[in-house]
Amino acid sequence: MGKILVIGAGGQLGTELTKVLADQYGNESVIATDFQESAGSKFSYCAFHTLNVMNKAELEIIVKKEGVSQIYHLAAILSAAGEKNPLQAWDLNMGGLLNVLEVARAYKIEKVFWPSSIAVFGPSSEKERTPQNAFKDPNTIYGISKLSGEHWCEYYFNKYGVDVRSVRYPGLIGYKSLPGGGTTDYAVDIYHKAMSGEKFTCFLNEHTYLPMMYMDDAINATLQLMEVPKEKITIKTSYNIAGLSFSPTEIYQSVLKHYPNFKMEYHSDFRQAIADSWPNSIDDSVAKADWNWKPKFDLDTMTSAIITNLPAYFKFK
Ligand code: AKB
Repeated sequence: MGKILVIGAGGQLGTELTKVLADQYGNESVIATDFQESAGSKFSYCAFHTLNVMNKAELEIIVKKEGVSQIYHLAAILSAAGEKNPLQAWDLNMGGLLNVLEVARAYKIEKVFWPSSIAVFGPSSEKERTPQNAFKDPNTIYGISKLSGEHWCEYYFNKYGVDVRSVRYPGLIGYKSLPGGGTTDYAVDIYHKAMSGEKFTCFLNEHTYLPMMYMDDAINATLQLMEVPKEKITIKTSYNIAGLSFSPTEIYQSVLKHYPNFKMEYHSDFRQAIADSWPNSIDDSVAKADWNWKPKFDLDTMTSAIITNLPAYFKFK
């Protein structure tokens, strides 16, 4: 096997996934890249290059020089940030993916991983246990770019045989780094506020249910999908995967079990409309049937794991 290239490694998912890939395949087999040079400080254990995925020539140089055989392309502008600058979000989310697909085709990359999102669903999609093939009318530029990206992946798979694999991540919750620009980010911030003894103002209403997932489950799903024999993959766009589904009130109750004096109030902003357009919960029966996907964490086990581990990564008073 050649080397594994992670694009956007400095982000919330990349920070954790890159380490797990290095532990699994060896530090010398993984190359972390990010457009920010400062992200390099996270990757003392493996090679790091500054890379803007919009620069296809630079991407090609790394792929050729390093003998890359797998690419995890994680760089994207998320839902809430995308609404502030839709054209920039479209350029990066689509342009970056097309550069990766083209390079994968030209250099015969063995496997590509590209994350999609529950943001591909929209106001007219079924809300509860949203099926794999539900009607999709995304109304954020992030969701539109993810839905278009899914079809580009399927197109490259069918037309050029590029083995692209993808899951529709729900909101991801981890403790090793902060997320940026997502609608589900409140469910990460809440732990930081509780542990620093501050009051938390939630930007969504108390009863807004959203699909979420603990980072360990998300990483397991990703690695599991990448290991499955190609012939078992029946979905060439992107697989629904489900972990948790909870509202701000429910995560607050879970945190209160550890921090009984913690206070939370609600003050919804533009992200409420985004959350309202997304599913409450996801049906992942196709992923279960095709590659035995099964999450391990529920809300309380996730809360305990985060509260135990967060202080090693962030300082609290
Ligand atoms: C976001 O909130 O934009 C992301 C996502 C659900 O893809 N976390």
